Amino acid sequence: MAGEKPSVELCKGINGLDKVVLREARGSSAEVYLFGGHVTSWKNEHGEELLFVSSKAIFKPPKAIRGGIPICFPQFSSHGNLEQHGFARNKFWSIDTNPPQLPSNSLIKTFVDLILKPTDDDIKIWPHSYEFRLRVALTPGGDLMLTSRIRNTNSDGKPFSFTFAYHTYFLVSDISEVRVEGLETLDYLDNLKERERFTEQGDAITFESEVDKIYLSTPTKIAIIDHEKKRTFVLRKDGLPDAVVWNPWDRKAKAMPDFGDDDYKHMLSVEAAAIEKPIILKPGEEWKGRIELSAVPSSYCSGQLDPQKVLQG
Ligand code: TA6
Repeated sequence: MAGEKPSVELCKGINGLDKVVLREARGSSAEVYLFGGHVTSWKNEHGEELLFVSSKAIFKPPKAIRGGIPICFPQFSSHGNLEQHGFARNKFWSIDTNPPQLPSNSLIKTFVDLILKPTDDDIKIWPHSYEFRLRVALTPGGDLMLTSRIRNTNSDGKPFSFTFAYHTYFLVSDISEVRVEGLETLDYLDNLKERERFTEQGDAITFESEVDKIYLSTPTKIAIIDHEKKRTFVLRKDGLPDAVVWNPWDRKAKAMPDFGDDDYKHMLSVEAAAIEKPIILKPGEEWKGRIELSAVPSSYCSGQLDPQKVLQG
């Protein structure tokens, strides 16, 4: 509620799973589950939800939660021999009580630091030591920021490589009324055509069927325009050159047990990612990947907000 003091609260969520609730003075809020280091809610100052979580989502570890912002690490999708999207989203993270300094805007006071480290069993699956630090922050203006820092802590001198994605599910009013700007004319790998490489057309992307594309070397800003809701999401990203756009549409929706048959009409995944060129870290080295999500209340046709200006601004 607006006017309340900013707060960070550890509490119980669905099925008693631990979650942290972030609240900003002007009323925006966010929730992140320690299971998966998984953001499951981001609300604006009016208390309106901005992220999609399926009504059939299962909050039972180790099954990943369907919706919000799952983290794909150390493998995106089936690009490797680990389980789909890696294991970070299926693990229990801890609160990082002593995180190393993170240069950030001093105005940002509402945040939580989480950490994931491998257990001996994990190392049997992926034979590497690492420290994965995740900061989830809310700005005074209600923007949501996720900053990942992954450090190679192998003591055997071995480097490791990984691919990564913030698999963000945006909540939209009607997928057929949504446009994505900022990916025009880019090359992409089409997951529906054995990852064959194509070049995107010159106009904004719209949706009338299943889409599952990895856009390569994209600009650092992408706009998702929800005409009906007169809302534009602006996704800003650092250290994440690629972007995945995904909507399962009707047939795949029916095939997913934790996804409602009509849920595809109200979600769009636009995922800041590092896929085409895996990240390689030598022992002692650290990688950082960050996204900042904003929800701007107006849309292209109102003329108030021209996404091109946003993308160029
Ligand atoms: O990011 C797109 C994608 O890789 C799709 O191919 C689809 O599988 C989606 O992720 C969901 O994956 P999940 O493992 O969460 O069912």
